Amino acid sequence: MEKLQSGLVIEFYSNSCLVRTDSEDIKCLAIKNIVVGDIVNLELIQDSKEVRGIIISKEPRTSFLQKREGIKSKAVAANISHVGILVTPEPTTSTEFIDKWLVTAISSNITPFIINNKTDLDQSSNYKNKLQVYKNLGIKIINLSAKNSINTEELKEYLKAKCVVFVGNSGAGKSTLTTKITGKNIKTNMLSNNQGVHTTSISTLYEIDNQTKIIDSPGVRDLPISGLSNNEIIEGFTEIYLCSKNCKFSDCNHIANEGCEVISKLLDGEINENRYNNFIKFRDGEDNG
Ligand SMILES: Nc1nc2c(ncn2[C@@H]2O[C@H](COP(=O)(O)OP(=O)(O)O)[C@@H](O)[C@H]2O)c(=O)[nH]1
Ligand SMILES: [Mg+2]
Ligand SMILES: [Zn+2]
Repeated sequence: MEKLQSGLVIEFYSNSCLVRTDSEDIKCLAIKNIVVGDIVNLELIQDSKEVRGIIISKEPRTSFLQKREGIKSKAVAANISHVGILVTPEPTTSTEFIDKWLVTAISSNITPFIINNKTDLDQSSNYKNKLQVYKNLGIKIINLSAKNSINTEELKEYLKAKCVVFVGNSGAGKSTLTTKITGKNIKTNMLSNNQGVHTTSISTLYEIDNQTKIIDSPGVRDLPISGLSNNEIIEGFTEIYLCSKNCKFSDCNHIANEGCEVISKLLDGEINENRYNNFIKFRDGEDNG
């Protein structure tokens, strides 16, 4: 048996994790600063019952989603290449939710795309217009119905060789979609004990065909944007960012300054009003310290 091995962290518990190596899945201890999606190097130890691993190092991450609050930050998943934002007519997905994830993905070096789920339901013109705004920004949109397996093949094809996390409001269809794509029945991450219900944040990475990876982690789904800097926020609104370079003053607040190109493009209708409002809200909102 090789004493040193490398592998992928596929499951995460409160004080241990499971690492997939070429030959087997190994339960590991010493998981400080390790998250699901990390590539780690292990030292193997054989105790009386089983082989276990001790994580001795991790490989550099291509990306990581992190929870940032004030000056504190904590990674929640590593090496994600794409965020699939589920948008649905019911429950209604707010543009704020979509924009929050676009900003989060862009600031984390992750490619965002939209999954327009529940295409079997009626879509109002309002809803269609909302999606059109993102399409105009050049964001990939895949229309499907997870429940009825309509067009899920297009998504599977798109996800080849990618590592994705699905985000969406409760009820948007994340579990249904993950089940359809992985062929596994995804249960909610709840553990109950006899004192009542207990929740644990167990993250899992599903591998399909050795190519596609799907990370399912409750911690990833509710990342706050409060830790992002003003620069990260404007860069997440790509069209606003590009305009802002032509504002007369380099410290333009894009609200009331003379020669503001952002305001000018907003009045022209070239910048969407909802996008602009969300940008100001994220940047100046009271929860944005
Ligand atoms: N009509 C319709 N309902 C769907 C679709 N996908 C999921 N649902 C339903 O939406 C509800 C919430 O789905 P679920 O996967 O639990 O959402 P989650 O909270 O994001 O994990 C369930 O009742 C699903 O059956 C769809 O494509 N069309
Ligand atoms: Mg669910
Ligand atoms: Zn400006």
